[in-house]
Amino acid sequence: MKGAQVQTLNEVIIQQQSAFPYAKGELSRLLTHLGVAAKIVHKKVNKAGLVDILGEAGAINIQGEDQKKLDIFADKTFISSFKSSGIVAGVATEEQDEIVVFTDNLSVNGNYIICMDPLDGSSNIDVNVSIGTIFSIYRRISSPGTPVVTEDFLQEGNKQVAAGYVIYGSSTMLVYTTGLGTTGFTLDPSIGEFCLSNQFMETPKEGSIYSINEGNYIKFPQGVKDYLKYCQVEDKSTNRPYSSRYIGSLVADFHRNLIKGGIFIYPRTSSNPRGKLRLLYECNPIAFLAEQAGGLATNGYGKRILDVKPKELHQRISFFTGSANMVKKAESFMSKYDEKQ
Ligand code: AHM
Ligand code: MG
Repeated sequence: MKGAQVQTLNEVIIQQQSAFPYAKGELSRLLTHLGVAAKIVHKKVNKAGLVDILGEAGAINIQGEDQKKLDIFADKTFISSFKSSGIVAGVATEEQDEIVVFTDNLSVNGNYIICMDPLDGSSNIDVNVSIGTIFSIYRRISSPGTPVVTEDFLQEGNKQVAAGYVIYGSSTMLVYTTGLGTTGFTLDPSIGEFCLSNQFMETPKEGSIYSINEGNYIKFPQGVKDYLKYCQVEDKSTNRPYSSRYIGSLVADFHRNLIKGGIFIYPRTSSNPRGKLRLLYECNPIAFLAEQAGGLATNGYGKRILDVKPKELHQRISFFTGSANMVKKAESFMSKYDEKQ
């Protein structure tokens, strides 16, 4: 952006506001609240090595995973920021068994609900490796003025009005979409603002990175094993062998592949027969961003993630996302086996 004036998140949100289908400034306010919460979490993540915030909090979340102190801090920070916005009627997070319903006079009339993973990549928290926040915004289906119900959260991903993630990495970035392309902002710590850095992000149709936890190889479906062999075979005309890159933080792995081109796969395995990643908190928002950047997101068995009707809050799903041609190629290997999800 040579010579261009820096544009902050709030400025861009306001500019885009008129294009929102329900333009009353509400969604803009909501994204602004989210940006503020992200800055608070960013501060805490950056100081994590200095304060007593690392390590286990002693609790176990609904998925049976240890909760870290930072997980809980992020969960509380985002929830209270949404509550104080007065526009959100409830939140579902990976950290809580049930939906969080806001019943104060303002929030109960809110038009929006949020699904989120407040701090994804927990296993990387203690070791100073990139982690992220992932969020999805929907309009509620129940009537404003009444408390939200679980059905409000079980909407197909194609109903998202906005989605995004914050990556706490070498820089902190916020990447979001409202269905008008994927836009990235980088936090400038000197002024405390998210500044526009990546407009109309477009992922290459073809890439040369594959990202999967290969330690689980023995547990993968045969189609995935075959595709991995394909990735590793030498063929200069298709840029193979591809590079294997896997951080173990979905946001960081996806963000890298979004920019460079690549495929991310978390398939179902013999020990996680439904997959590991969560449809509502991880896959739907990432799928929306991927598609808005020209990529794809499927379950590996021909089903678009955004068209999956969720049955339960913490539903898991097999996940293939990234450069369009790579996802299609992986699916072609999957379809050789009579294995449906
Ligand atoms: P979390 O929500 O408990 O942090 O788990 C989700 C993370 C993703 O960020 C990442 O893609 C995946 O789990 C890594 O799993 P694995 O360690 O099995 O490869
Ligand atoms: Mg997670």
